[in-house]
Amino acid sequence: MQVVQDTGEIIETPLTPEDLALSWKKSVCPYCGVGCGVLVGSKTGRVLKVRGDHNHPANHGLLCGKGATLPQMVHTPDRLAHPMMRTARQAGLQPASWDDALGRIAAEWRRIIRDHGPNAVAFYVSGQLLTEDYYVVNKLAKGFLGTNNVDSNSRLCMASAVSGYMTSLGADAPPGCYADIELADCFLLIGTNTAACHPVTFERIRRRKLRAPGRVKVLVADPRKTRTADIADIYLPIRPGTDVALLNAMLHVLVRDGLTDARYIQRHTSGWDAIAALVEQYPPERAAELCGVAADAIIAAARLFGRARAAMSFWSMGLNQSTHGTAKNNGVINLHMATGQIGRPGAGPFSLTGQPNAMGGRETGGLAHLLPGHRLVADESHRRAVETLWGLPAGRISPTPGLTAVDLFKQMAEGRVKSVWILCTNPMVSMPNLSLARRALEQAELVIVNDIYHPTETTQLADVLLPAAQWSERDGTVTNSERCISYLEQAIEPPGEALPDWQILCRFAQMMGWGEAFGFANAEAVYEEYKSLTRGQDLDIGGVTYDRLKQGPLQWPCPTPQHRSTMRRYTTGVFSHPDGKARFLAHEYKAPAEPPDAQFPMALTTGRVRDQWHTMTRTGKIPVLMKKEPEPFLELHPQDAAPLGIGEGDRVTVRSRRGEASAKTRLTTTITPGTCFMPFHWGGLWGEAVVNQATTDAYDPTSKQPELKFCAVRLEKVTSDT
Ligand SMILES: Nc1nc2c(c(=O)[nH]1)N[C@H]1C(S)=C(S)[C@@H](COP(=O)(O)OP(=O)(O)OC[C@H]3O[C@@H](n4cnc5c(=O)[nH]c(N)nc54)[C@H](O)[C@@H]3O)O[C@H]1N2
Ligand SMILES: Nc1nc2c(c(=O)[nH]1)N[C@H]1C(S)=C(S)[C@@H](COP(=O)(O)OP(=O)(O)OC[C@H]3O[C@@H](n4cnc5c(=O)[nH]c(N)nc54)[C@H](O)[C@@H]3O)O[C@H]1N2
Ligand code: SF4
Ligand SMILES: [Mo]
Repeated sequence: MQVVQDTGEIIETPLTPEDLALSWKKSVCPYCGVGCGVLVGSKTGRVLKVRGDHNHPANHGLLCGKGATLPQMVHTPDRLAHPMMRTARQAGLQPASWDDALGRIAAEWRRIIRDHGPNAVAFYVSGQLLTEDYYVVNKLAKGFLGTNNVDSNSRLCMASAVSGYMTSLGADAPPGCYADIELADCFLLIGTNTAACHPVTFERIRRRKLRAPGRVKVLVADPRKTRTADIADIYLPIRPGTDVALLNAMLHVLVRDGLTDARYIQRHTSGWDAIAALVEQYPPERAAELCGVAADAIIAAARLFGRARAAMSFWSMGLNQSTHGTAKNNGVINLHMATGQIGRPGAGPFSLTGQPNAMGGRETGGLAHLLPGHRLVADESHRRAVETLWGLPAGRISPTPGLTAVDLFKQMAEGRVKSVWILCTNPMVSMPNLSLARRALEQAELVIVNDIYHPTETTQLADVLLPAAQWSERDGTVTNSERCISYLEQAIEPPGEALPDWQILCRFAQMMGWGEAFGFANAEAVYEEYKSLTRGQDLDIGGVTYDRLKQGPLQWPCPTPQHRSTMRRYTTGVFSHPDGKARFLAHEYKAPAEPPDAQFPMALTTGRVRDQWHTMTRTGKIPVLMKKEPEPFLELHPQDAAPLGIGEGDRVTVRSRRGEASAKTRLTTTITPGTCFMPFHWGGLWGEAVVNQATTDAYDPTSKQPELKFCAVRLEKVTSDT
């Protein structure tokens, strides 16, 4: 097994003599949305090594410490290899046959749908499913079961980016590509800890900066001075939740200093007058007050952006996980439209997707308001088109968008949704306001979970638990942050009776009597059918085949077999709104949903560390990663700690209106005073540091994405540490 010495380094993995004894398959790292191409080395049915794929455009052979240690999460003692069921909530899970397990779901769902209608059942899925899984679950629910209740953990992740692009540009997805990094001379990194969360992309930005340190400028806005800020020319220690004020003020400066592109604005955009009037009200001095950063720094940042030859913005959860997430996204895109920094090499707004296939989920209709091929449930012509392609009678697809993640759990807690099928996500750690999520699953009549391990905090609550084949044990496709579709080859056989998620769903569909519509011979057959739903749409992949993907990845749109990748969209300045123009959207700054007050005086923000992945079902089993990041912590400014008598390493309870979590402190001056931070990785199986007990489920009214980056808390030192 490969030994990684320091997970902090970006790793090059040259071929060694021992590697010649392994059989190698092409795949993609199943962690973050960078989507690094990997080569998977296996022998006698075991994955032994992973190397970076030098021919993949996302990483050119580089890997981070998580990618390089992938073999260690494949063959673990807690792999789920057989279906399991419990007969009563108090009873333990017992092994079951596939027929019994799926037969029970079919019988119960028939009963529930007969008695309460199709919206009493729901799927809660994941940006870590492959495109083929995502397509099948959408077809099954929206076309056949008759409910649009398919939402994804992506609702907690990039829903605000989707609504930001849709409202600003008229269509979803970033316009540019990773290759723009090597062409840009200004980077705005806002609400992203790129160094920890998209390490290989960060490495490309870092190398670009180091190659021309005087000419390439980096601006970082984050309430925590993370390693991402190490390469910053200007670091803005923004108060959490105040990005709209900052972005409005940056546009104010661009206008005042004559740094906007009047010709671009006039030809290719609409709504300028309204935004110009609004940002007039946001002089940097006002934003400085709201954001807690110096006015001079805002002016300097705006000028660097405005004077750049080619500027790129990157952002992720610091903007998206907000009750004003859509406005924050619009605010970044406004800057690019005003300066014509979009649709040309080295320029553009670029939201970083978190999960490896969050983008594929968006494409296949994997959110409650979407249909496959970037279509909308609410649009009658879109529903008709999909019904025709699925061979269904007109009117079969419900016109009502399904329940989004938070509302789904609320309606389950209230007894209106009776059963949920959870695939590839661990909501009992990752949902905000966990006591509500727990009530929801306890209240549900039948909880079905597909996972690869057991126990997790969620599989423990399953009535029916189904074993999924995981990464390297099945084939399929994913789309990364830059719209790049890659094929993942199967390298080894899954353990026991485990099956790919799409096959589990197809078997269930057959039991429901829909065998013909779900009789796919293999993953390629699923892909071919999905492809037919993209014809003529903005993401047309008519020219993409498994055979082509086996040669190398392709960026959509790619409508014909001769077509090569589309690296950049909107190169002619024609956008996807009906009038062809991009829209300036003017938003006033608004405070977060739960501002601190006398009772709960601190702002709690949450997020990630470099060496753990989400709820740790994988990285928690990898010693070298655990050694780097062994325990949860509460990051706190000494200025906030001192009056409470809290010192370094003290155990502190973080209490909100909804619940509490506790962890040892790490005192640091790199966090904005008044704000504390906890990673959300550690769930109930690890102890008391479950931060989502405290977080709020208040959400953005447009994207429905919850405000995981802000709630009001009170800190209490735990005196008797046991
Ligand atoms: N190591 C690792 N990498 C990952 C993941 C992982 O679990 N571990 N998960 C993947 C996934 S799914 C995702 S979505 C991405 C997330 O990637 P990121 O978004 O980079 O990660 P986070 O740590 O959630 O949040 C980023 C930063 O936002 C800052 N922030 C908080 N509030 C605000 C605010 O109001 N304004 C601004 N400007 N900044 C704010 C936080 O201090 C934090 O540093 O990472 C992906 N990559
Ligand atoms: N407080 C707070 N909470 C957050 C966030 C935050 O920043 N702060 N971020 C949010 C975001 S952006 C995200 S993306 C979510 C992530 O949260 P989750 O999706 O809950 O996190 P994971 O641990 O990745 O869960 C994936 C589950 O699927 C299983 N699995 C892995 N591969 C497969 C497979 O092929 N098939 C099946 N069926 N199962 C598989 C894993 O074992 C694991 O149990 O968390 C959200 N929650
Ligand atoms: S950067 Fe992301 S995709 Fe690349 S190896 Fe690391 S975790 Fe995997
Ligand atoms: Mo995410």
